[in-house]
Amino acid sequence: AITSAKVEVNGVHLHYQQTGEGNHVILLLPGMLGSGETDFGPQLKSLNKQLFTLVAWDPRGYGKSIPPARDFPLDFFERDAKDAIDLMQTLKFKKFSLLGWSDGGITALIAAAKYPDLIHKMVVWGANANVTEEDVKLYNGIRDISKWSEKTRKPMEAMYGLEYLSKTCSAWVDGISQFIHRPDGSICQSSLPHIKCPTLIIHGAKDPLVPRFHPEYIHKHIANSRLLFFPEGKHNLHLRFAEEFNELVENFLL
Ligand code: TYC
Repeated sequence: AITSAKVEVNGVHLHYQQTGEGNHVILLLPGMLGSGETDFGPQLKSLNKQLFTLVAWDPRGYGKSIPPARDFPLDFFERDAKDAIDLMQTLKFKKFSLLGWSDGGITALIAAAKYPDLIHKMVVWGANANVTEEDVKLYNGIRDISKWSEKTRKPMEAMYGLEYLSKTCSAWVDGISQFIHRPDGSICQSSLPHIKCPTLIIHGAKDPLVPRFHPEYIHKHIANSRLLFFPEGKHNLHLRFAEEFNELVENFLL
């Protein structure tokens, strides 16, 4: 069974899903506009429940962690990282692993760098540590949600309704594009050398949204990291190739 609950963290009622009774606790961090429900169905369903306890959180302003409405100040990833860690502290999980997709991967990188003693192992995929001109073009390409594929848009539209979804997507594009004004367009580049936990970086070789220099950069700057490609994978490889993904992650975490 998957339970659904809310708990107050940093003045916000954060929603999360939880399942499994294993000693190894995993926090799953969704991507842009994501939530446990929209982003991690196959993981909540099929990762080993005897070995793992899974917590999938909805960052503030996403999923069922509304209100508040989502906003994107320059420190939004740091704010998510603190919320995520404080949520796990509130739930009394002392040490845990992180599974972060895309924006959730960025949040995981920042959290692992800032709280090394709390994190056992980490898997990130579809993440980037900085923003280039090429990325800003790609971001603007997804601003108009009517151009999204049906498969991507439908669960999001069901979660948020059309108005909140289109407004928040556009705000996200503006929010993440802000980083271009920083030196090297850095989001979290200086965090990477502080990451101590074993880290698996996965990337879809056919990801149209995140160019492969991003995972290569992340790999280069995290000492204890491995980089692995899904040759046929695009951005949502944990959904499209759920079985292979789950098996790979279980083997890495054990
Ligand atoms: N980072 C987004 C996410 O969290 C995905 C994304 C990446 C969107 C690059 C657009 O150009 C883009 N799912």
